[in-house]
Amino acid sequence: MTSAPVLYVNCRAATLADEAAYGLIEDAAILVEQGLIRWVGPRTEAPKAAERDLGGRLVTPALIDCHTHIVHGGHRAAEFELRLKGASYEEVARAGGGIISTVSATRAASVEDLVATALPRLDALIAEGVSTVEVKSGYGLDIDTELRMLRAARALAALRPVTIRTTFLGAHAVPPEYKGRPDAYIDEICLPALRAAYEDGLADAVDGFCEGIAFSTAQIARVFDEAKRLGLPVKLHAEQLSNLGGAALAASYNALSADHLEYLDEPGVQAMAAAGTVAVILPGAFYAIRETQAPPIVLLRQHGVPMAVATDMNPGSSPMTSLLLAMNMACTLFRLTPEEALRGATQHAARALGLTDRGTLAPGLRADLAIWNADHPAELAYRMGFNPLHQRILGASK
Ligand code: DI6
Ligand code: FE
Repeated sequence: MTSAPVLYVNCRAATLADEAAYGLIEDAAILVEQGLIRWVGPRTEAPKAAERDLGGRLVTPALIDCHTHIVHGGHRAAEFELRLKGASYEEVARAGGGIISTVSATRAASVEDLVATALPRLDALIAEGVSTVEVKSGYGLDIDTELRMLRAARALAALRPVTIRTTFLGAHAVPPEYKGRPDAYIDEICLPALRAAYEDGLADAVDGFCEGIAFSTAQIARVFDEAKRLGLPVKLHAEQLSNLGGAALAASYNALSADHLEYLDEPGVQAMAAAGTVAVILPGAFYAIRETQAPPIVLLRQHGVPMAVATDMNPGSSPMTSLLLAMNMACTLFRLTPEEALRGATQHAARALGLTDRGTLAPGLRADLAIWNADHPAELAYRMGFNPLHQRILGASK
């Protein structure tokens, strides 16, 4: 971060700051001072300051991955082989594989191990212009390991130039020692772990997995009641494999987001619209488990629900560490426009994390910028497996 004012010039800026196509400014200038954007507009109208020439490149807000599980032990390549032989994601989970196999590996890992294995995943995201990453717990399912995961996530922020937002996901799966007793798990582990995470300042938000293979709406509501009591915002993995009404439940708690949403129906969409809950679209999981039902993008659009796009990076249903690829998949698989995909990985991703200081290029926001070797912002979602990032510039909070 430089504290003297710098005027970035000779660039095309996709500000996303208004409704116009990409908020695009040709031959733009961006004034940055003390880590904050002070001014954005046409170069001919720019205030005077020391200039830095960006060589005609494209500038966007730095990307934000608002849904990841990058902290975890082990991998699930063997499960990948099983699923390719015909087992479904749910069958693997019910047979004790799936999330529970990652739980065993995560319980065996120290904070240092968890940090060491998460770093290359974080580096892959950063290399594509990501400046903010959400990281969930949820592979511990005992108090110590849930806290260890969150500590590892916090530690990442000290090792790399990136903002980490942590989410407590104790209600991710029922661990083997509580098999058939999900309510006892919520009472004896999940809620005490949530209180401990809160007391240690380890959780910025609270999430759950509302699904037949995980927790019911009534069980999630108990976790959300505790989050509300602690003053923590909530979000929910909802309607991924079936429709249990999780998105409407989340909306009734003014959730920041409801995520996945393949089986979401119109009442759920309406509830999200009324509450201002962001729909986080996760095409990596749709692709990896060979789901065939796409989320109701047209309805979400019609009802004005903001859509974010994220990797859902996790060892089971989305072993993907590319947010640019998630943007491409959101367009190709779900028919988002490239502009929706870019807004989804910046502006709306910020909102899904409750962050109001980033996500567009506008005065007063953090100067988190991504500079791309690209002519047009549609190129970012268009390519597959190519990284056009030239440079990230990181700002600061007020
Ligand atoms: N839904 C997901 O896609 C991830 N968690 C969840 O609730 C998958 C987690 C895993 O399979 O390890
Ligand atoms: Fe997830």
